[in-house]
Amino acid sequence: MDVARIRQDFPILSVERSGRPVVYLDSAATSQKPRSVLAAEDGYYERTNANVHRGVYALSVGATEAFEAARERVARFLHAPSASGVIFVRGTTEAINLVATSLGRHLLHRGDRVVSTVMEHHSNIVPWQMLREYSGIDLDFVGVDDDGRLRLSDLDRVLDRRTKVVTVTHVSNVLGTLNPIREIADRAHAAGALVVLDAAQSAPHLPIDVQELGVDFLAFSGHKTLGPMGIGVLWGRPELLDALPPFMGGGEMIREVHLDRVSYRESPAKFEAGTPNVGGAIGLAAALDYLENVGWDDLRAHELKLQRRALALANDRFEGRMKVFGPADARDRHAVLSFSLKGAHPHDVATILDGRGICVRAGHHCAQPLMERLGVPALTRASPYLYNTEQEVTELFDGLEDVLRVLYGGPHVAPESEYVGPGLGP
Ligand code: C6P
Repeated sequence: MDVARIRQDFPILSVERSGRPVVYLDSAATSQKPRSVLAAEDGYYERTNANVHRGVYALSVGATEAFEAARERVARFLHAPSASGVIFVRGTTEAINLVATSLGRHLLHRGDRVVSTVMEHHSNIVPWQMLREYSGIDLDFVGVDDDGRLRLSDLDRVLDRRTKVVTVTHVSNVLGTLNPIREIADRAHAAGALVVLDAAQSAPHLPIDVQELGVDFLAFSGHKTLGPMGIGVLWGRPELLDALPPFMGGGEMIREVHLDRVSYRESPAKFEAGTPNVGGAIGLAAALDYLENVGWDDLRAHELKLQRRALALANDRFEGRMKVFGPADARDRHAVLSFSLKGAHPHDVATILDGRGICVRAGHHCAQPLMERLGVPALTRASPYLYNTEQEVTELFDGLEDVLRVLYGGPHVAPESEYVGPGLGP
């Protein structure tokens, strides 16, 4: 993989911060966008823009065709049998809210159980908690072991005839753990439950095949997969989508509206009320073209190299002073590297790194239950992607030495104690 050439496709990487080109290591929050994506979205607004599914004039027909071609492109990306299961939404958050709300209106009743996990992003916990609040369902969670993997033995406890839904992340946005989805899906299905997969952190890094994964619903965000913000996808098995009631009501999702009754169109129209983000969908299709053109094997090899370099530097330069969270073996890690630096609050770490033009995320990463399980109030997270170099990973660790220099006067001054802050576990 020619990273130098790839970097030229991303204009933002030559923007200077603190007098040097930005070192962008926050792709799990949002990825940067290649020129082809920017051009696809611009081109749509420059030459094709009109509302879709509404006009009989040629411009609107062209916009509709481009929008539906983007849907087909997403279906190919997901290895979905047809495009009818692809629903355009704003992102993973909206997709999971759609599933939770529609299932809540149709399938889930007081006393039914939904199973999630302790490593989920809030987007895959809170919508189900809201359902618990309003519909009286029970919510149970699969735990996380000390190596940052799901404790699958918990499935024996939580899977029974009351369990209607198992909802799980493919890759953790904090630990980088890749979960064994096929195994979980098979066990959930054997218990009669549906499976919802949060692919927000896997779709940017791994080939996705909804048929091989064996899931019933899958959500991902365009903006983490090189695409624009405000566009994402919910894929659902078409026969399930047909049975579900709509999420939002409004234009284009109806068959007939009378004051005393309403009927709905088939999926995906039933779930796409209002004017969709057509430019975003077209940008997303261009992003998926770009990603698949790079090639999954080359991307994985590159990301593995970056993870290995990071783990080696953590060990060589910060032994005993840095704790890296998640699976110890680089081969089992994807997307992110979360760590705590002894004696340094993650917000101080991120702020001092920003002074060197290095962008990392600090905080609870929208995964507070996981933070509680790990016994930390917050972590620092670097999330490299296809455009990052090994040199940038080294710069991150140079920057971390700087952090200790700023806070303690020298990189090799090991503070006596861990950082202790509010919410730190025992
Ligand atoms: N995680 C992060 O920095 P949206 O915001 O809807 O595009 O994606 C939500 C979401 C859902 N699931 C997982 C596993 C995620 O990582 C995210 C987004 C970002 O970790 C922003 S909080």
